[in-house]
Amino acid sequence: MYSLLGSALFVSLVAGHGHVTNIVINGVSFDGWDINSYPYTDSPPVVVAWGTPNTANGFIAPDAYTTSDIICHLNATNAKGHAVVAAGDRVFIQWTADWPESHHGPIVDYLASCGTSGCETVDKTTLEFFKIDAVGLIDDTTVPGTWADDQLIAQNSGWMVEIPPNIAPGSYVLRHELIALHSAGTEGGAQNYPQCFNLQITGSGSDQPAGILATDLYNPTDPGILVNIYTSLSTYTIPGPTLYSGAVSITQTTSAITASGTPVTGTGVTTGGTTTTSTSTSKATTTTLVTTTTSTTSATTTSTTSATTTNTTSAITTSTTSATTSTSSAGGDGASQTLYGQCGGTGWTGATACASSAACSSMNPWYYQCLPTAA
Ligand SMILES: *[C@@H]1O[C@H](CO)[C@@H](O)[C@H](O)[C@H]1NC(C)=O
Ligand SMILES: *[C@@H]1O[C@H](CO)[C@@H](O)[C@H](O)[C@H]1NC(C)=O
Ligand SMILES: [Cu+2]
Repeated sequence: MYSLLGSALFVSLVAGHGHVTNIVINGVSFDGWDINSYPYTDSPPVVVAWGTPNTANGFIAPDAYTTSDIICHLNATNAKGHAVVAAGDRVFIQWTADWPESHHGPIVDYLASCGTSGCETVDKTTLEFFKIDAVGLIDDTTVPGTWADDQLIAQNSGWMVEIPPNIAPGSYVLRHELIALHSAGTEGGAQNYPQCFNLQITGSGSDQPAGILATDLYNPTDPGILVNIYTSLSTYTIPGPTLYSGAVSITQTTSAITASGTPVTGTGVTTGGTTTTSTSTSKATTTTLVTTTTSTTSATTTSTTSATTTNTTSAITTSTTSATTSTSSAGGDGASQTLYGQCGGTGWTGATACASSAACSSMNPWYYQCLPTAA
């Protein structure tokens, strides 16, 4: 009884803390996979994000690096639509707002070609990924350092990635991943949060970089996976294969949303049907929603109704100062740490008390975390 209760509790306590809510391409926002509703319906909406029954907002642990779950998250299923993006354009990937400050680690992005049959039907176990973006430890002046995910938090929990300009046009899976290292000092303690999206990349590039299977990306003992971030690191080795030579390193920015995008379906070569959803505000967003001319399914519509183009306010331009300060400045008399914030461990000088709904729990000697108290 006790052990049953204990393990059930454990599962909820170690549940992860994020997923992507939407991606933004030139101002046009495409919905992600909503773990709070889509897994509970037989016919979830067509989105550009891969599906998963990951309702616990969980992660993939190192002991699953050789299973198919590392490809696009737990039991992932193909996205049923895709977004069109030109090589050289950028994709802003919006995470849920509550990525915990304690979850330091790298951010990596990959592409894998789906071949001519398209990404909606591709067998995920055949996808070969090449790395197009990798940011790890940015500054280690103050242990445990400033990491890529701290940059993500600083820009409203979003990450910008550039589609390499010389990539050959075609259908690709974008595999975007946060790796949390707060418990990675112990083998098996890293947490991978892969998220996949279907893209149709346009352009005139010709590069077709070699990739590797996702099940070959990482090893539990890789120096960037088994690492104690609570000591000063002279270097940090971002895990995974080397960066594709045509990858473009960019300065992180956010992306305003000016319209809602409709996923494109079908596998044909897109040749026309351009609908431009430009808006009245700011720099012209010339994103195109391209219909699939060879598709005979009725669902291929670019219904850019007025409702989808009227909202020129941005859901992602709000400042995140409150979210970041609530955990980083915790400390001193009477301060209490927010849910999922750090509350102890070697070298920790911040608050050790937790908010009323949470209790401080030792994850390892270097990291104590405020976890929800049982309801
Ligand atoms: C994932 O798939 C496995 C194998 O089919 C199954 O046992 C498990 O219940 C699935 N997990 C979820 C959360 O659906
Ligand atoms: C537009 O904004 C309103 C008010 O914030 C919101 O209720 C509505 O869902 C938004 N529509 C779209 C298409 O984002
Ligand atoms: Cu977590």
